[in-house]
Amino acid sequence: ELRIRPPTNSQRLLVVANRLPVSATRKGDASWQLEMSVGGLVSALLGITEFETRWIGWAGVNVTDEIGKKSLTKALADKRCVPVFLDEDLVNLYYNGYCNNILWPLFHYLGLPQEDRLATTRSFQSQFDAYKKANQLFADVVSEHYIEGDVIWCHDYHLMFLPKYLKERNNKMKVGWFLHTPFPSSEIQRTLPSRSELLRAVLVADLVGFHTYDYARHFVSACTRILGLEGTPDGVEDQGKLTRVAAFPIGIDPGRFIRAIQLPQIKEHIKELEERFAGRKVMLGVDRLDMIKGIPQKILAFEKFLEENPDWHDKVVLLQIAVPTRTDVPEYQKLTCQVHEIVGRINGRFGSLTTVPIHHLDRSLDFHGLCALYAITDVALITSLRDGMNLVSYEFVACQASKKGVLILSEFAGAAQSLGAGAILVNPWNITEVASSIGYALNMPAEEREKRHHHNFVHVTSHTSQEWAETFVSELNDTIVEAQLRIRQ
Ligand code: ADQ
Repeated sequence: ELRIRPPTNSQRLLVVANRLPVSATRKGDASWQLEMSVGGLVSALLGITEFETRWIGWAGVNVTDEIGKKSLTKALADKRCVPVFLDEDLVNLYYNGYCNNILWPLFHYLGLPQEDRLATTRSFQSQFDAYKKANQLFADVVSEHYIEGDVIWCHDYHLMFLPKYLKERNNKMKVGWFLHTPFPSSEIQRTLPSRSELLRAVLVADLVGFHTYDYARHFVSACTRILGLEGTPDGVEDQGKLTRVAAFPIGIDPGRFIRAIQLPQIKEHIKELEERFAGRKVMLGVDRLDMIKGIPQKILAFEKFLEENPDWHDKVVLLQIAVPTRTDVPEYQKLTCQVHEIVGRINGRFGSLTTVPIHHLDRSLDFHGLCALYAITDVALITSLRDGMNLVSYEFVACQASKKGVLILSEFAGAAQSLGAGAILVNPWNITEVASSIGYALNMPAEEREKRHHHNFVHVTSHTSQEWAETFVSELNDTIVEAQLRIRQ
């Protein structure tokens, strides 16, 4: 449910992200079915209740006729959402192409696509042009809905040109931009053909935010090394104009999870699951099925653990929930096949007629089902190869107040910086290390588990998504006031 509570702050917040928090499916000429979408950005932004918020973004559907556009706009208005309409070709080049095939892997250290150089270079330009065109369409819709005094918060790598296009339309707009992925080392950013234009477009924002101090530092280094600008402790300076750059670690709405696991129907579900897995320790992975999440590496590490620990064969089960995303991209289809193949092999090797060591589900779970799983888990296994933050680790901790299970967490997830003292940190590429960490976690004495859990629980409940949004917006307001004072001096 999209919660609509009366805001406590009269300032309007325009949240602009590639995707709206709902996906639309057409049911008739003018009727639509709206469903919440799954993902970190949505989960975090749902926690914002302080501001009167409008969402602006694409509804994930191609609508070409006027009746469709009007009726969808009306249906979304009830959810305080405003659609940006993108046609199919544009979505292919901008979203599947430049965003997901170029920027996403690059920002996660997977490099640029390796196909034939010439073909890539040629299509690169058309993808980049489409990226800019899509950003212009977003800027058009934002400008239409903008009222003086609004704060505009642009999200993620899809919209790096948006700050520039907005300020070109109206220089008075207050514009912040936040990146949900890592920002890679400047040496990686340097390989991107459009590296300078992208950086310059982002720098037009008043405030630029990242999950961690490291990502912010990488961004400032990219601006100094690639653009030759000056990095200061506050951000990046270009001919006297300062763009503030800072870290704003995201959080979750912990109360939503803590309340959920107290509900009678969830308690009932928890009991059923506990009975179902009685006598076995439960390990859990919850990820979007994406190469950055390191799912094959995780399953191989689990296989190694089983290989080396025959005593555990019928005493542990790994539940891997992998919601498919970007299903029309060939790399993602390949990944799905690869994961199925490894899971099949391991279950064939270590399973029996009655049990298998891995339950792998290719689908998303509803919120209550997910909370129940988090609550019965003994060891959560999060092995992202790179991850901006990773909110699954936070959600797991929020649901573990009574069980006090162990979190095994990749050191390459932003969350390692906040939950590092409570989690067991691993290098996901080192399968031997992950396998031995599984053994350590499964055998951990209660006292150590409690201590580690306490550390993480305090962090998760005191660094919420609400506070994250408030801090970002108030920093954006302050930055603008400071800039005006500087100009007057
Ligand atoms: P994501 O890559 O989507 O987010 P993450 O932060 O873990 O990753 O958030 C995933 C969200 O989707 C969680 O709220 C989780 O509950 C939900 N989810 C995932 N798999 C699910 C499943 N099978 N069923 C149901 N729900 C599922 C991006 C970045 C992250 C960053 C966030 C927020 O990649 O690094 O933490 O944005 O900034």
